[in-house]
Amino acid sequence: MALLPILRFPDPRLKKIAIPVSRIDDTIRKLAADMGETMYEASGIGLAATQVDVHRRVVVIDVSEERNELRVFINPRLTCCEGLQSGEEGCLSVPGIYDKVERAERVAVDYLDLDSQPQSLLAEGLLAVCIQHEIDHLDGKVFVDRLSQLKQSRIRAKLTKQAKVTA
Ligand code: GNR
Ligand code: NI
Repeated sequence: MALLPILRFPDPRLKKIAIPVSRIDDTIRKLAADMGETMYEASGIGLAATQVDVHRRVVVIDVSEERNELRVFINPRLTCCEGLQSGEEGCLSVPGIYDKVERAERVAVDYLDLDSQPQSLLAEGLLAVCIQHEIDHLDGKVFVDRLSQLKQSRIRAKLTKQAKVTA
């Protein structure tokens, strides 16, 4: 296992669109395991491959209290959404920034598991938010893109400045 470096907004690589996984092999299984380790080490509830500069449609999520329910989603796709919820989001690629984002309250997601089996899941609440946040990453979007232009430019300026002093 290995910890992977996490890209930070506004790194342009966070805008890349990830391509579907065509075969789930040892490389993909190792990627998922390393992403899980990286997510736990960073105390996140989810991580998309895009954030570790791998542009494949792989997501890991664990929204459990005990941090012992790792879920791996390969090629996740929303098949339906209902309702609306609005909650504070954060992102491991946008450290120290939290803001309200509107998301669907309930989603259905189709995906492949690590044994290449097709699965469907109905999710609500925080799990539903996290699935939507991670699929956004695979599509080259971060939650900041869903905020006003004014907030986006403030966040960009703050993190660009921070990157300079910590370089
Ligand atoms: O750790 C995370 N917490 C979080 C909180 C509210 C909404 C979404 C998230 S996902 C985030 C981890 C992350 O950046 N995943 O891409
Ligand atoms: Ni994120």
